[in-house]
Amino acid sequence: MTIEITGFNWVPDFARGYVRDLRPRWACEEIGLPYAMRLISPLPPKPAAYFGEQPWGQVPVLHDDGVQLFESGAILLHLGERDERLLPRDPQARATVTAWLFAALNSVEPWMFELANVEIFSAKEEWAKLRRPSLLADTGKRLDRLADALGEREWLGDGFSIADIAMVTVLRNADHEDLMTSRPRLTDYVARGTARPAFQHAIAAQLADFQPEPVAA
Ligand SMILES: N[C@@H](CCC(=O)N[C@@H](CS)C(=O)NCC(=O)O)C(=O)O
Repeated sequence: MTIEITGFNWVPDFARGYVRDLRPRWACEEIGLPYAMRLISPLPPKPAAYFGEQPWGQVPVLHDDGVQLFESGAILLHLGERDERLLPRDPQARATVTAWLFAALNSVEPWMFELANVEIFSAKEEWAKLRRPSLLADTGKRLDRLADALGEREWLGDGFSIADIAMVTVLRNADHEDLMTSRPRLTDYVARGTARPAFQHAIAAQLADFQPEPVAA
């Protein structure tokens, strides 16, 4: 049975190529696992039944041979179980990848949420203008430690893994000010990830799935 991933049939231009169904799409492309998309509308009201699949009505949700789950990190772990090219089987290597997967989503991505809030969604608010300088400085410190931890390695684990799918897709959201350009180690890391044919196929497929105008569910 083919894997099914939910995605959106339309998003505003700034979000195109960044919607989180990109993560499972990328993972499937890495291991040549066929998948089908179920495209839903991001516009309210979302079908009530969808909240049974994803409590906040978000994407992605994955269905795989009777198994259903939400949260892109959990979905990456699930796909990792299917192929050691995504999640190594050696206990230490696997633990390292798992730790970095959580780090991407729990220790780095929250900074990206706050940046998006201050730079886009609440940009006109006075509090956002006041918070912006310290947020950029604090996010920079977090990225510095990440760059140190990555060191001269190509990937976060011994080889490419789901941890890199998570971290690269998180860091792609950090193109604010000179947060990335001033950190060439991270810029190179993201460039390595996004140059992979599997990423290129995944993002092309996501972009091709968007309608030009909002479409109701
Ligand atoms: N922690 C969730 C976040 C999912 C998420 O934020 N999805 C966004 C698209 S990237 C979404 O569905 N937004 C629409 C909404 O919140 O209504 C995950 O990683 O799967």
